[in-house]
Parts: sequence; C-alpha cells; structure tokens
Amino acid sequence: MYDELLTQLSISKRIVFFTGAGISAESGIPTFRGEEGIWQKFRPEELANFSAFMRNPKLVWEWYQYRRKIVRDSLPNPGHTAIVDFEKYFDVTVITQNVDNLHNRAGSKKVYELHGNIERNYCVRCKKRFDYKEFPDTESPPLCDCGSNIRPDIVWFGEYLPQDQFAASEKAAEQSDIFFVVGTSSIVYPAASITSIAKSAGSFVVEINIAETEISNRVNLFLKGKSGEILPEILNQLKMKSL
Ligand code: BV8
Ligand code: ZN
Repeated sequence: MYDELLTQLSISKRIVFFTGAGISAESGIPTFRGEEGIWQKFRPEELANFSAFMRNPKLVWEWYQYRRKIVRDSLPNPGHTAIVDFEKYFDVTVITQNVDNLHNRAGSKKVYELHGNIERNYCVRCKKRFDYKEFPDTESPPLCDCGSNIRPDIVWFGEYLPQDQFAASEKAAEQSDIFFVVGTSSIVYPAASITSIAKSAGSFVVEINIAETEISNRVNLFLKGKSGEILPEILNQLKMKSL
C-alpha cells in the first residue's frame, strides 16, 4: 500500500514531521477549522490576539483555561507515539504548530514549537515566566508581582513566531529527506511556508490528512486518512520490510 513511500524511506536518513491540530484530533482536542473546529464557536479575532487580551484579559484567560483543561485531560494518541518510534530508525525532527504539548508528552526528543505552548505563561511587561500549574484554576488572569497581566505563551495573530524555533525549523526542512505534513490546513503563515522550503530543497513531501487541503496537489504523495491510523501502519510496514 505504501510501496513508493517505503522505497523513499529505505534511502532516507533525516525525517521531519510538520504537524497541525489534526494530529491531536484523535486525542479529543478540537481542531480550529472545519465543522467541529473551535473557531466555529469563538472568533479568533476576539480571542487569539494581544489587543483582545488587553481589552478583556478575563475573557481570553478563561478561554485558555478552558483549552488547558481539555489538553490536561487528553493523552498522546498512536499518531504521536508512532512519530516517537520513527526515532529508532531515522533522525527525526518534529515541527509543530500545536500548543498542546502532546509531542513532548509522547516522548519526541526534538520538537520545535512554532506557536508556543499552552502550559507556559509569561508577564506582558517583565516577561517573567510562569508554569500553568502555579495557578491551576483561577478564573481571572493572575497578576505578576510587577503588577502586570500574565498571558499564555502562545503566538497570537499579528505576533512574531519565536525566531530560534522558526530558524531551526527552516534548517531542518531544508535538510530533510522526507517531510511529512500531518493534520494541518496549511493556511496559517509563516508556519505553512516551512513546507515550501522543504519542497524547494528537494525533500519528498508526504501529506497525511482526512481531507484534501490547498497544498495537496503540490506534494509528492497525499495519504488520505487519520494520522493516528496511517502513521502506525507505515511503521508496521517498515518493520516488516526491514525484518
Ligand atoms: C505573523 C492562536 C508577522 C493561538 C494561532 C493580518 C495581520 C497580521 C498577520 C496576518 C494578517 N493576515 C494574515 C496574517 C498572517 C496570519 C495568518 O496566517 N492568518 C491566516 C488565518 C490567514 N499569521 C499571523 O498572524 C502569524 N504572525 O504573521 O506575524 C506579522 C506581525 C505583525 C504584523 C504583520 C505580520 C501568527 C500566526 C498565529 C498562530 N496562532 N492561533 C491559539 O489560540 O492556538 S493559529 C492557529 O491555526 C493554531 O495555532 C494552529 O496552530 C494554526 C494552524 O491550524 P491547523 O493546525 O492547521 O488546524 P486546522 O484546524 O486549521 O486544520 C486541521 C487539519 O487537520 C485539517 O486540514 C483537517 O482536515 C485535518 N484533520 C482533522 N482530523 C485529522 C486530520 N488530519 C489527520 N488526521 C486526523 N484525525
Ligand atoms: Zn512582571
């Protein structure tokens, strides 16, 4: 079933998994777009940007507390764990747009987080960092001892991505032999530009998604289906082949 991919894998060393909300869908974390996406209920402009937070810190803080609870009650799924298992055979880098920390919890060794991490927070003024466990269930946003608001360490719309993570991701994409794009609609920039960097550097680009996206006609291989099923299946076939 995956003959072409297995052939590519047999001559590859460096693999990148570029992931979006779709890889966490089977862990019970809602995606952003699509019929059951959270953007259906909430408008990102109202919540996922700095001015919305400064206008109404309580509303935005509550929204992230609600999402943190969903994340805390979730577990990595077979898609996340298959990516960890790939580390036994390849040099693996994970570049994620997700803020749910599930790749780290699954045990991936090299994870670049382009949009931050919902378990981390920092003070808007003095940048002091706080772990979410320091204020597990406060409704209103806690204040830093310098008196300013504490915000989630998440990249909001109109904000720059962490330069070190982005630069390292570009390099990993350029050097990859195979570049998996897993569970993302590929419409948020500059994160989505990482795939074109891999493609123009000559990587074999494989998209795994339950539906076609706007990049599906530009990748080398489109595998339609759930990442929590396809990734373990590829690994099984790889193990069978190398036995
Ligand atoms: C920036 C908030 C430079 C945090 C997110 C106007 C002003 C400023 C910037 C812009 C502008 N207009 C456009 C931009 C650029 C903007 C952007 O790209 N907008 C898009 C919407 C057009 N980007 C930015 O603002 C970025 N910053 O450009 O700074 C700058 C600075 C100043 C001024 C100008 C420019 C910052 C990006 C924001 C990142 N933060 N969210 C939060 O609350 O999480 S983005 C949000 O979307 C998430 O963080 C997520 O990471 C990201 C991508 O979404 P996906 O992961 O792809 O999820 P989605 O639901 O879309 O898709 C899921 C996919 O999975 C689907 O394809 C589905 O079919 C599939 N799927 C589902 N189940 C499965 C599955 N696949 C496999 N298996 C399954 N089981
Ligand atoms: Zn402070």
